[in-house]
Amino acid sequence: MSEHNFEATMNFSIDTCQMVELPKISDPRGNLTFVESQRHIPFGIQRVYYLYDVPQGSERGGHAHRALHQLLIAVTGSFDVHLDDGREKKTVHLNRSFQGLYVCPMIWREIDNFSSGAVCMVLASAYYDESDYYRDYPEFCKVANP
Ligand code: T46
Repeated sequence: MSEHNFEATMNFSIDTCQMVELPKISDPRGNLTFVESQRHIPFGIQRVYYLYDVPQGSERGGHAHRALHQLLIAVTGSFDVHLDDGREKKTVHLNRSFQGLYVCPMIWREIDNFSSGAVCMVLASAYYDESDYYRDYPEFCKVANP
């Protein structure tokens, strides 16, 4: 796990999930955006993965993480992220390469409405660990909203 060994019982909510405006360096050759651990996002990056070639109508996610922090970026195209902390829900539309959505632990997320050619890049605070997932919604709600 990452150096941020947050307990699943900490009070993370969808209000903790924020849009992050990233630096955008523009010049005649095009734009450049970068992300720095602990500066633009409140965690160290241990893993990067990306979703791409998502067929129209597909849904990804449908789970929550016990301790993982993530930043989701629509590097290309757009998609919707539905966030749920067991009490409240909100939907965020991502469509800018210089913005990211910070998703804290203990948030159920579903991602859909992918545009053609969309790429969802995710910066994550820890290596892949299946035991960090809640993949059962009622079980998640029992812990998130006891
Ligand atoms: C999330 C959303 C946005 C790995 O082996 N390593 C990895 O780093 C990841 C992320 C997945 N996998 C394996 C586990 C499954 O056998 O890839 C397969 C598909 O994973 P999953 O069904 O979890 O994929 P998504 O798109 O539903 O969810 C993923 C992330 O798991 C999740 O953390 O927030 O993208």
